[in-house]
Amino acid sequence: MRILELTEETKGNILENLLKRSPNSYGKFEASVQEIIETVRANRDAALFDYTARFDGATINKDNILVTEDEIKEAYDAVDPKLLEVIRKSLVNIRTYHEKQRQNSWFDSQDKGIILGQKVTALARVGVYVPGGKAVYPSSVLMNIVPAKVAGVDEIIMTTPPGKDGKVNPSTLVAAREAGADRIYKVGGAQAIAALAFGTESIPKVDKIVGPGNIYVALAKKAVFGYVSIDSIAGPSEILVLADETANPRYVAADLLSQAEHDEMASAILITTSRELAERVSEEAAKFTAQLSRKEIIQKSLDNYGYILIADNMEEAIAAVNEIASEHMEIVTKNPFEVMTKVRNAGAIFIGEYSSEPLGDYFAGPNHVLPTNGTAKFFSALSVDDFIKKSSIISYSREALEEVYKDIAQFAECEQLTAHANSVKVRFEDEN
Ligand code: HSO
Ligand code: ZN
Repeated sequence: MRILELTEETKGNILENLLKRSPNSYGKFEASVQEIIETVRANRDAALFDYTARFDGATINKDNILVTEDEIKEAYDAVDPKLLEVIRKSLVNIRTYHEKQRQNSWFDSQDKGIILGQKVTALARVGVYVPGGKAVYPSSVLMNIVPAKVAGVDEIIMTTPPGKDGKVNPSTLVAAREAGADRIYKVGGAQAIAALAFGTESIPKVDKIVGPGNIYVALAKKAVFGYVSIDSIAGPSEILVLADETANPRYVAADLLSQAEHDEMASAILITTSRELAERVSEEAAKFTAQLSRKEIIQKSLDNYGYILIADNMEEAIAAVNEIASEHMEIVTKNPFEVMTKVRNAGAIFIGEYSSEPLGDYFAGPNHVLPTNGTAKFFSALSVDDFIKKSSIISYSREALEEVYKDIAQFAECEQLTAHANSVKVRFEDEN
């Protein structure tokens, strides 16, 4: 891994380089995505069957688009029982964590019979997109479905592209059933997003679409936003380790590579106050890379977006952490909890040398769907909040309204909205 001094100039160059990975720069695919969406809107199921034949090489029709109980049973038979046990353990942790995020409705009663409040309601129907192909991640199936379930969503519709044989990956199906997906449809790509947004004969329209996907899926989600809600658009994975001289270089190197292996566009950054650690991590990273199965991807990702940065002091290091706003960050320093209080921007913060990033990807309980590409400055992890909405509650008594109706009428008249004014006055000044 390259080692650089952390200066304003290197920081500027790195931030600019990282931004090239933004899903906002995929403009050239927009026209074809738009065409797919319009075709699905117009031709519904027929368009889905046609695109699935063209893009996935699978024959899907109205009788086999929905995954059957038999197919789910077959998937359970195919999955290693030990893996099933792990999925179940992980699910308990994910559920327990997300249950803490539940929000209650509240009602505040004030003088003169005024009641104000906020009624929390779950979304009725949610679509979860699950990619097929090379990135089959049952862990992401759990992470997308559990918060919706905990929020109390009535119905969870999952879509995922079939293989050429018309089947869905068994571990995806098992994870979906374990997490609580209600129906699973064999359709992927922009066509699946359009189907979820507008509905077809087979697939019901949903209120919100979540889940990762390729460029086409990301653009399709953006295009249907407003008709339905969407989660934030996921970019390539990122890890940033903040470490001082107390860190174990092998652990740090291993953790950096864990995210580099996701994608050639993934980024792995170490910011450290120790030159010695910087050099050791670079050596260890090279040693590990040579042994790992995804060495080509890791090497490309490190060449593209891997950095080891040496900072003069912890304050400058933390300032850079906050500017980069990484999806995942690890703090491996003295007093890591104190350092954590100074971190303003990060999707998930892993504290101490035994909190390696994959703990969060698979097991600890917090969601692994996290803001990428600097969006941790304003976005949060996927959570129960993403699957609820709030209705304001307002209730006044006659006495309470009488006291303020003239104020309201005056405000309305200033906006020349006399029907608004009339609506409060009629209750107290009606001549008929
Ligand atoms: N680290 C990924 C999630 C994931 N890791 C799934 C393994 N499987 C999110 O950036
Ligand atoms: Zn990961």
